[in-house]
Amino acid sequence: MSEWKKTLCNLCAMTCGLEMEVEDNRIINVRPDPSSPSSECYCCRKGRSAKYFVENRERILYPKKRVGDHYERISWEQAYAEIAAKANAILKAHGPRSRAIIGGGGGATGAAAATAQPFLKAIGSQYFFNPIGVEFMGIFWSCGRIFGDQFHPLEPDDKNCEVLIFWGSNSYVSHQLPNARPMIRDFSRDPDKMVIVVDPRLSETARMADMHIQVRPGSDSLFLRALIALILEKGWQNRDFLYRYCKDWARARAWFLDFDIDGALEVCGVSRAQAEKFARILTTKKWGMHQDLGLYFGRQSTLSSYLCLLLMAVCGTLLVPGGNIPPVRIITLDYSDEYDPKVWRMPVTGRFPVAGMYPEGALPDEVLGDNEDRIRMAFCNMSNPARSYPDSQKMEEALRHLELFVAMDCVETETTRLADYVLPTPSAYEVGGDFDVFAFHYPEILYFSRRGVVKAPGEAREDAMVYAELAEAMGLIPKLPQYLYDAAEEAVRTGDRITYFMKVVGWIAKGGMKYFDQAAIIIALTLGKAMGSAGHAMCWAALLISKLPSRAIMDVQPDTKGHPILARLPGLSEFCTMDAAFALVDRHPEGAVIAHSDTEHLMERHIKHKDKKFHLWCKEIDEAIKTLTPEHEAEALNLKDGCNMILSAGRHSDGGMNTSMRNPGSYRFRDPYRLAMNPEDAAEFGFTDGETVRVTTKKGSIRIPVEITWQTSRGYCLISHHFGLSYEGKAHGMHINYLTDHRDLDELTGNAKWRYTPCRVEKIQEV
Ligand SMILES: Nc1nc2c(c(=O)[nH]1)N[C@H]1C(S)=C(S)[C@@H](COP(=O)(O)OP(=O)(O)OC[C@H]3O[C@@H](n4cnc5c(=O)[nH]c(N)nc54)[C@H](O)[C@@H]3O)O[C@H]1N2
Ligand SMILES: Nc1nc2c(c(=O)[nH]1)N[C@H]1C(S)=C(S)[C@@H](COP(=O)(O)OP(=O)(O)OC[C@H]3O[C@@H](n4cnc5c(=O)[nH]c(N)nc54)[C@H](O)[C@@H]3O)O[C@H]1N2
Ligand code: SF4
Ligand SMILES: [Mo]
Repeated sequence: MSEWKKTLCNLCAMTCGLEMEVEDNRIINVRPDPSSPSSECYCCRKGRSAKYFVENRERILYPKKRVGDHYERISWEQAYAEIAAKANAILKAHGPRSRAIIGGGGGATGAAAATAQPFLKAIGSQYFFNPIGVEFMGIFWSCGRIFGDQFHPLEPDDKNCEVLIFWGSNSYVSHQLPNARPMIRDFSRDPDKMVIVVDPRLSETARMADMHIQVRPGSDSLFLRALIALILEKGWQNRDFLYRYCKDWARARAWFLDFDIDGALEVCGVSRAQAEKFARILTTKKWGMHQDLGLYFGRQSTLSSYLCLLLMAVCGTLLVPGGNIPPVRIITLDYSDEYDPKVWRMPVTGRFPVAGMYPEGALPDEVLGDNEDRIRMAFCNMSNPARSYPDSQKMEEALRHLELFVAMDCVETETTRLADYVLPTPSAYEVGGDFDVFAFHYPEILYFSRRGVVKAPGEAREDAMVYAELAEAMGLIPKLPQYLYDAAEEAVRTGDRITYFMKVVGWIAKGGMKYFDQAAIIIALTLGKAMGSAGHAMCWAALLISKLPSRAIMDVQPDTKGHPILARLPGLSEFCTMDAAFALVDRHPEGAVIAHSDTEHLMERHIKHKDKKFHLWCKEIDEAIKTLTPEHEAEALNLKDGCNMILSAGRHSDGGMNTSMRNPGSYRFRDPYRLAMNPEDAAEFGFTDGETVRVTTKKGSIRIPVEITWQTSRGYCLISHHFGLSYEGKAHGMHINYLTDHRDLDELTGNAKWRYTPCRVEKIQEV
């Protein structure tokens, strides 16, 4: 007999509600959940095929250890004991800079990071590498400079804006906004609303747009500078906003005066007429913008991100209802000030963290360098650095070079195959609990207690528990008193988690707060064990320590009263409200709206600078913008070294999900491993559709069949990054990161420049 169970999609950060039909511990069917407050009966093709993610014939079932050229099954106890001994020896000899975490957690799978972070902090290391370090470095850094908060990039207030702008984003396919498809369709159909897309090619999203600005690949920063200069030339800027809410506008304004607007537009391939039309819309309508990888993986991603925020300021749409707003997240990431001497710079590359994350591209140089303080051991989960990060060859070399490399995953990957120890973790549909880090809804604040629907095969343990138990094995926390375990059991039996919480806090305080930073690990080991899921305990703990005001929760959920006695104690009522909000989401596997954002006082609440103003000028941008001129850019954009095309090294295409969808079953009826090329380019090269051609970059060369399509523009070709993943000994295609360079990083912060990879495309000369 089968049964339908509710759960949440883990395949992107949108957290759509899914219903899964389960029979004999197998997912046999997936459909969207009509009761989901997040997606309201919507899910995309990936969500629908989520069973392919779980159904993998290369599941990791037991802990394994590399012995010579093969792996041997070991027990969890042996794994912990050996890893702890090796890790502690390396730590003793080389200090905390020797240790890094790679991955840590995913957007939809945040519980793992909750214990991975303190696991790292406990030894004093700061090296946390996560996909944030390939995509969000520039925008997080820019938000940090302009409004003082690195973890609240802005999204369009789609319920109240008239114009929805997608800059370097193909949301119709990739989503990245809740229910993106219906949302874009509705905007595009509504005669009073508009969709504008800034993208060099006719993407699926651009095809729906009222205005498509086909900017030349790699010229966004120059275009943004020209656009702002044009607005100023016309006198269309929002003076009131700039003078009332912004600091240093007079200095930032100088960047746009005496600027050769027409020369710049020509380099960008945008006509003055279209630029003026765009500028007029920007300065007369309510608009919100979603930026994505076209910009974040672009040539000058930090500069472009910064200029986007500046454009919002000039038009008066920064942190304004109907404009660009910050969805409120349950957890926040810290601000990393790269000038603070306590914040580590990496010794070889000099790279620094943003919001606590380091750029992944720097990893190989920081592992392979011959300096004493290099990274020597890494713990990796929820990530596949051997493929996902730039330069697979170098990355593999670095991972092999580590003195200790521990990888956790639910399935065999190119990364787990390089590890010294491989630890099995359950897939998102098999966990006892988890929670989401990112939130995209606004003004509603949603929270989810993610629950699996089937049991993991073998001896899998949740990522959050593995980090906690590793910390215990390494002696990073002392033996915990029995009364904490008992209190946790009691909490599960009675539902009174607040009394348990008081005991944990009391124990930490008694020890002089030494273990304050390890609270999550202590909770995982006690409450997590009692609940049968560290992830579930983390879901609770994340809410308890959230900076979300409890007032906001009580307004929406007046019943969230929490512990009947302790809720009355001053100082504890906040925790009690949070605890009650947890109880609410725990009763609702589809998630629940637990609060509403305060839409009235956005600047007051979200600008973290003391003067509550947007700081528009900074010295790094002042320096970088100097060369952002038509002459310099025209020269820089010229193809050199035998290159004849710009390659988008990666494409977030319909059926794939980064490297997570390994089962080729999901590609059975079509083959999207193709080099997408414009018909006119193909004609010039003499290519026919389906012909196998050669693509070469400074890093490598691959053979790939051509797909001739008007979706690409002249001179710009695309290859998806979902291929070259081995499955049962075979790989379909080559992974695109064999063609990318780990040193091709944004100069200011370190995002990978994947959307701008010069390459040579040519016919294969048969010999
Ligand atoms: N189906 C599917 N959905 C996904 C994912 C997936 O793997 N598959 N992955 C998820 C993840 S992790 C992410 S980060 C998102 C990514 O989501 P997106 O960023 O929307 O994905 P991309 O396919 O990279 O689309 C980027 C767009 O930028 C354009 N572009 C390229 N170069 C330039 C340029 O120089 N300037 C401008 N203005 N535009 C440019 C490209 O033509 C492309 O249309 O997708 C998420 N959703
Ligand atoms: N060249 C190029 N490279 C790219 C991109 C590109 O466009 N071009 N896109 C980049 C982007 S935007 C991103 S976000 C990164 C993503 O890259 P990664 O961070 O490596 O993420 P994934 O490839 O999705 O999956 C990583 C691993 O996590 C495991 N995993 C996923 N979910 C679960 C789970 O619920 N439980 C357990 N135990 N394991 C799980 C999967 O099995 C997989 O092995 O890739 C980046 N790499
Ligand atoms: S948009 Fe698709 S992949 Fe993302 S959460 Fe929803 S169903 Fe899953
Ligand atoms: Mo991503």
